[in-house]
Amino acid sequence: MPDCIFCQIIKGQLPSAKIYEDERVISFLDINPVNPGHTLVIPKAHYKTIFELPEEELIACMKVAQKIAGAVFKGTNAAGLNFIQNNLRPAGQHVDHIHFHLIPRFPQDNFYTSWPGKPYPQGELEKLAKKIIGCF
Ligand code: DGP
Repeated sequence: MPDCIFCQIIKGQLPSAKIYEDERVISFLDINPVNPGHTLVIPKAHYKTIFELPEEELIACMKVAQKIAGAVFKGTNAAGLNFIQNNLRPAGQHVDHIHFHLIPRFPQDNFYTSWPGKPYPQGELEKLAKKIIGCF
């Protein structure tokens, strides 16, 4: 995809601090990290979101992400690590080439440790579970 910055990184047309590369997957440091060592894992093939990503690409990314998670955790002396993937603008996706974030975490790093959960009204949890099951 010519306009995609991550495709340009894959092709070597844009620089990156590369951590790992194989036939299917590439990993490099995020240019705007939550914390130093924040790393992205992406498939080389251009897919926008989790919804389109073929299973074999997902599996390849997950295998690499697990290895790199351990290295990032050790290499940054982190106290924790978030594995995050954003889909579409309302969920915080800014680059339209699917990517998995590995974010090393440190005490009081001002990212987050819990999100603002909203309990369901009576009966709604079961109703919504049924609706989602109907969409498989
Ligand atoms: P997201 O919001 O989930 O789409 O995350 C996009 C991330 O990509 C964001 O944390 C910053 C990073 N990013 C954007 N442009 C570049 C770039 O040119 N190089 C690198 N290394 N990272 C980038």
